[in-house]
Amino acid sequence: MLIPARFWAYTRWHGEKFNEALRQHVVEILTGMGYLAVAPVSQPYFRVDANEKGAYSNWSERHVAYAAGHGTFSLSDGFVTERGIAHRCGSVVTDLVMTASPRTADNPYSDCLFYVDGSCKACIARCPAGAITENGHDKIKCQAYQRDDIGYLLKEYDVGVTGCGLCQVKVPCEFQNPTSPAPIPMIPSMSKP
Ligand code: B12
Ligand code: SF4
Ligand code: SF4
Repeated sequence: MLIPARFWAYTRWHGEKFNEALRQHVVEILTGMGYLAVAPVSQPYFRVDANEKGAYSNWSERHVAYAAGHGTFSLSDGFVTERGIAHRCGSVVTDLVMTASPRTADNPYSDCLFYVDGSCKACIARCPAGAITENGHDKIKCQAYQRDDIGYLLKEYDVGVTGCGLCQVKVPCEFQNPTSPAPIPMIPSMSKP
């Protein structure tokens, strides 16, 4: 059975710990300057509930990323930025007025090859749970796969959550916007031999 890699489990777990600290750091800088600032996912009112389609939260980091012009949604459900889909993201809301980043995407799906011309579908083949089809991402199948081996993996990897994310690696959108005519080069430490 395919299981999440140790490096990914660490990236998911320590990555979000870093994300939490970064959000808090940004909030402290802004409030220190006299502005209102809050990281909604760190507040007691943040919740993850579930309905017949699976888990959903009352604050979406990806909606904020989309509203901020950082990329688009995709067939696998991940958010594709100019640096690709294999990332974690976070948000802080403030009353500091800043210059908006230029929006590069034409529509909410324009950075995913499948939605551009029906091609690619690489994430479908990558998913060990059969959770991705041409109709999109099945959150229930995805979460069930991530939970199945959780006891063993949490002990083996010594993290609080293992995640999966196989649909976000070894795909054309992994580390770049696959629809971009001039993708941003990989940073050197990420180069593969
Ligand atoms: C619940 C949850 C899950 C659930 C459900 C996943 C899902 N796709 O909904 C489960 C446990 C299955 C899961 C799995 C994973 N997750 Co998760 N998860 C979350 C969480 C906590 C809430 C998501 C949510 O319900 N938001 C509310 C709903 C309404 O919005 P949304 O899902 O963000 O956005 C959807 C809709 O807006 C919709 N949409 C469709 N069309 C349009 C058009 C427009 C105009 C708009 C506005 C929206 C929209 O598409 C979006 C994507 O489904 C977020 C953190 C957060 N607070 O945002 C992380 C988050 C989404 N997860 C993340 C990651 C990385 C993963 C995993 C890779 C696990 C891992 N880390 O190893 C897998 C990936 C699975 C996949 N293929 O998507 C990242 C995503 C990064 C990215 N590149 O997109 C997030 C943002 C965490 C973070 N801080 O970085 N996750
Ligand atoms: S692997 Fe291809 S089809 Fe899947 S999300 Fe990335 S660009 Fe879209
Ligand atoms: S995170 Fe794993 S189980 Fe979920 S859709 Fe991606 S590859 Fe499939």
